[in-house]
Amino acid sequence: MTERTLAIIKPDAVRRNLTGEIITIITQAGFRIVGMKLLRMTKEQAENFYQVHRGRPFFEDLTRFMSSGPVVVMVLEKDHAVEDFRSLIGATDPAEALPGTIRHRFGTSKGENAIHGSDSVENALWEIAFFFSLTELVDHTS
Ligand code: IDP
Ligand code: MG
Repeated sequence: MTERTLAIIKPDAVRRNLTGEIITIITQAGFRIVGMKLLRMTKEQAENFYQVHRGRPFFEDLTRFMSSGPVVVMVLEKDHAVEDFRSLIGATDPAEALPGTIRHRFGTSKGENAIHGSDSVENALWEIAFFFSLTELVDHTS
């Protein structure tokens, strides 16, 4: 079933000029981009986006990192988008991610792992609404 997920090209990857290469990988894997923007999160926005991780030991580093520079936020559409995109990006720790995955190729540490992908359909809906209004999402089909 057609599904949507949220992707973020993280500040480490944008800083290293990997945005174009990562978008190519994503679109060649069959994902349609239905929304896209470049933005820089404030520390507060990053804390809200990652609120499920509040209290974890890495929360401060994570939210400082995610607000340290521009990111590219995308809404992606495909059959089984959530699960398929998690497979495309690989495990959280690039050292554990399978060869060929985006995190294996471009991530440099468990924190600076190049890309975010929603982990469930329910969270995808919440994450998409966090960054996009409905009028910013484009229908490719009709
Ligand atoms: P995910 O991005 O693969 O879903 P989560 O556990 O949801 O992983 O963690 C969110 C983000 O927090 C990770 O992508 C990574 O940037 C960072 N993170 C998670 N665990 C650690 C850790 O143990 N050390 C440093 N950063 C971490
Ligand atoms: Mg997660």
